[in-house]
Amino acid sequence: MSQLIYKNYISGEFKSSDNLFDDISPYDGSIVARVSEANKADVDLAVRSARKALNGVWSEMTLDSRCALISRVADEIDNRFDDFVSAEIADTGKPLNQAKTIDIPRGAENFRFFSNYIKSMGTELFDSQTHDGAKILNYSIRKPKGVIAIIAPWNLPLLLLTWKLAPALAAGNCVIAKPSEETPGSATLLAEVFDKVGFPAGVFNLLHGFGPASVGEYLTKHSGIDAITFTGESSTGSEIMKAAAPGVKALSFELGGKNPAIIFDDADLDAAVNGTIKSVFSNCGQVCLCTERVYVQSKLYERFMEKFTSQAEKLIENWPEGDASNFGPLISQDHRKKVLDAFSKASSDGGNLITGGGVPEFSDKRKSGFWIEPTIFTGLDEDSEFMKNEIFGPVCHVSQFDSEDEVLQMANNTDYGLAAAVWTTDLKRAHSFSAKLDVGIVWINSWYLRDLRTPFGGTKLSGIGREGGHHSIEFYSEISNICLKL
Ligand code: NAD
Ligand code: 6OD
Repeated sequence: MSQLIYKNYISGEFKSSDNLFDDISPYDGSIVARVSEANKADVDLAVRSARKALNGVWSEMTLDSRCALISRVADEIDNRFDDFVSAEIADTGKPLNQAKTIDIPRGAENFRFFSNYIKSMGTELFDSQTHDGAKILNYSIRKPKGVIAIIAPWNLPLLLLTWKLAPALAAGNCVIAKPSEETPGSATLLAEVFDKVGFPAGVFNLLHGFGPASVGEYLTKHSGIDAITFTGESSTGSEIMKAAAPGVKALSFELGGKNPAIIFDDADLDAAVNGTIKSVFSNCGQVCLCTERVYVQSKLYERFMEKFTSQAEKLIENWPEGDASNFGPLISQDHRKKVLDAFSKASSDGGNLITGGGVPEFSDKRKSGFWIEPTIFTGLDEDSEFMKNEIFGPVCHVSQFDSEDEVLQMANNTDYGLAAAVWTTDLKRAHSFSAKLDVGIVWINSWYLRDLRTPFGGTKLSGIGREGGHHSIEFYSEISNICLKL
């Protein structure tokens, strides 16, 4: 069988490269495809072609026609649903059911949502007077920011790329997208979709490659890029900030987390256990919103631990299409090493390993994949490395607490500030406690329920800015105030 080659998409054309790298399947280590790495000249060409479209055909389109085209992308993702699901599974190893119910439908929904949402947005107007009684009107208009670089991670490849791409296009920008080198498949299919639905050349460009000394760095340092929107590790965010500093470029960052789940004595125990199983182990723990620190109030602690551990041990590590499979591998060999090293460090720092901690045994091709066991620790100091650093794997630490003040201090004792889950049946406490958490997003008695109109983002090391609804459109727009003396 001939090898699948993923190409770049520049100025409306697919372009391969002599520099090919491997796209590897996490579930058995096999090669899914070979990927064309773009070079500096490709980046220059993509930026020029985006600028040309921005100053020409794309800005000449009416909002209605632009949005109609964007929503056709959603329809075409639906038409090619199975292809997208297969590509996402092949690159990430995630269970079929997750790709089918979350990743790909949300990928399509991002286009549908923002192409509608922008049409309902107004701008500001102030009707005022000068000191001598003249009337003035101040009103603002929204313009695209320009040529936007989107740099995406590997954990929810299509969902997170389109979460930025859809509002950027709806606001009238042209885009150069770089998916993660680990997960180039669904983005390549997306370029085929853009080509098919008839986007003007240059509006959407896709470049494959790595970060440092590759497409990521070339893009973030490029003088022709007007804004950078990035999802990934906090340390990469810091590198991108440095690269963007000379050009004082606008930045939107969705970065790492070290998210707490707080379970009060009065919580519905089964709901809290089921919800925490999801928040710790979904996507093999590789969601920025995943819980890595669980705090359970003392009276409930023993009962919670018994049920929580038993459910973690029942997660099914199977081929993505396998019956009832609900737990996939980590993304790569390197990432698995990093996670296993964190497990060893937790043990040597005095942590009690309650379950997991190692690599599962298989007698089929999964032996060559990057599987790891769902893992739970207790007994670690709040200031230990495990409790401070994001691990991004299927693991959590569970601690006990007595009072609300105590757990608030523990939950906020982190350099990150992305998300938290609070489990309680006391509505008054739910409101007041959630407001004191130093995070961008709190879920009460739930986890990862999404309404695309809400602000999404984190504080401290977890990011800069908010996206979602009008927050996205504001980031991807430049607002000009016009003052009219009547
Ligand atoms: P990563 O930072 O390693 O890579 C993300 C992207 O940045 C990739 O496309 C990569 O090629 C590129 N990149 C790497 N170095 C670069 C550089 N110097 N210049 C320009 N581009 C560069 O992140 P990852 O490992 O792909 O994703 C996992 C991380 O992402 C975790 O920390 C997770 O918490 C975070 N994340 C955050 C959110 C959020 O919404 N807050 C969502 C998903 C993932
Ligand atoms: O659901 C979303 O819109 C979103 N940005 C999710 C981020 C998940 C992090 O891994």
